[in-house]
Amino acid sequence: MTPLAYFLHSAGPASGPVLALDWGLAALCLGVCIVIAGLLYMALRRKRRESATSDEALAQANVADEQGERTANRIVAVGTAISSALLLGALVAMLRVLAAVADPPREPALTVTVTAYDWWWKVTYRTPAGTSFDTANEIHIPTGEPVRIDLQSADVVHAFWVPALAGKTQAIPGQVNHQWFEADRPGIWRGQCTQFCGPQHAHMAMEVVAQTPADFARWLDAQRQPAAAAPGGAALRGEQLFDARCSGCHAVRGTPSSGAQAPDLTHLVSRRLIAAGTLANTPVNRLDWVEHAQQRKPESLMPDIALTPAEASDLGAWLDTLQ
Ligand code: HEC
Ligand SMILES: [Cu+2]
Repeated sequence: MTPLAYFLHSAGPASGPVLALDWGLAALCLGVCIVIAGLLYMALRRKRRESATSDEALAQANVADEQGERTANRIVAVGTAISSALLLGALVAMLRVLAAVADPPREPALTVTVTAYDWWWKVTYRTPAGTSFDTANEIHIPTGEPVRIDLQSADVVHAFWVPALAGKTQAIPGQVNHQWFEADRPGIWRGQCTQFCGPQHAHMAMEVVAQTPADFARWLDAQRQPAAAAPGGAALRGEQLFDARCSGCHAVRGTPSSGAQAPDLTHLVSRRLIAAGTLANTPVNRLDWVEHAQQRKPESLMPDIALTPAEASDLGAWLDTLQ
């Protein structure tokens, strides 16, 4: 799907009525523009009365002026009435849509906590057992189920918007805002921060991946596992490098790392994109990002990490195991 299609399609009940309202208002605005342009055109084309030369002609012209004024007043009154009726109709339509999408059709079985950071999204799942795990920039949901999003911010004001699924909601420091959405069918829908939050605001995207309930259950089960132990050799050396140089910011469950101010990398390879939608998640891009984060996403809070070729290949071997 092209980015335009993401914007102009609805994939669930929280966005369908909003999209219908969008089209309705767009059609209304277009209609009003056409009518006004037509009236303006007619006014410009109207022949000006030739200047009166005799007293008789002047008297006629005065009568015509009075008539003209009465007609003009009528036109203003009718125009005001029509505009007021249209605006009132639009208001009623908007209130009805707001009411229709305010609450999910039934109590959501799944609640996901999304925390906005400069410039990425932490996604936290609580498991029925009462534990929780984090992932980043990719929100998996089961199809046909309303999902609640608890939205918060770790730093400045951001806004969470996945146009195909729901309207946007602000993420405000010190406050938890709520949103819900539901996907009708499996698919991937792009979302974006829509509140200017600093230099990399444009590179603060995320994806919602809707899966059949069975696929979602499998995903959830795999994600809550810790990382597999490094098989030894290069991968083990890579893990040691990670512990020494990355674990202050990043966490990989199953290693001593505990960093919480950067994306959890436990199942890094399972994600489609890295750096909040900036790069495709390939082995080459992963290492490129580690060494040149400041070129790929200037001022991001991930520094460039200088690696020797041997270190890069060890780290790459280990990152590849984070399936
Ligand atoms: C000073 C803190 C810090 C250190 C040290 C650090 N990172 Fe990061 N890293 C970040 C932040 C913050 C992000 C998110 C950047 C963004 O998307 O704007 C990030 C993003 C990433 C990502 C992309 C993850 C995703 O899913 O989007 C990878 C991979 C990564 N870092 C690997 C590493 C590795 C490997 C090291 C050590 C060699 C390392 N980082 C060291 C802070 C850090
Ligand atoms: Cu932003």
